[in-house]
Amino acid sequence: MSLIKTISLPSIGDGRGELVAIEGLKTIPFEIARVYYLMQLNEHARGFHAHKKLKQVVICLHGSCRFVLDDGVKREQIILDNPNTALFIENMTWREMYDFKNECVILVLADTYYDEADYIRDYDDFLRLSRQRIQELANEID
Ligand code: T46
Repeated sequence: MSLIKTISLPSIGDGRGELVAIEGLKTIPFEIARVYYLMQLNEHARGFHAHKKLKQVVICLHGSCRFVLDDGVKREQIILDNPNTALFIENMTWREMYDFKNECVILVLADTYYDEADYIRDYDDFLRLSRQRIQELANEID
């Protein structure tokens, strides 16, 4: 199964411009607890962490950027350059963000409040925890 899960965000346009509406538990698969945005981005890559529980939806509102996602087994990437397409990032997914172009602005919707304890910021820790999780799931099936 692909790590790249996108959600279509259709515009409502009527000659005055475009409006996009996002509703928790309808447009996106969780209730929205927190909203933040990234702007004035430069050549420095960001991310390089995973979340133990947090799920998020990412929308590139302006410009473009490249997201790399990694579940500990495979790595996939997507270029976000359209505010009508959101990227859903599951928990236990390592993310790296690169190539911010054209005054990129990124909006993020999160299913919990900010909690630094939910971050896994070391890649080796992430690999260990994701393998442990896969083993636990396999044990449940046996
Ligand atoms: C993610 C990507 C897409 C807060 O105080 N509150 C917040 O809600 C957030 C998200 C961050 N912070 C603080 C923590 C750090 O001191 O802001 C600082 C920068 O955060 P960070 O280095 O984690 O930023 P990114 O761009 O690497 O990652 C962020 C999110 O943290 C992360 O969950 O998925 O954007």
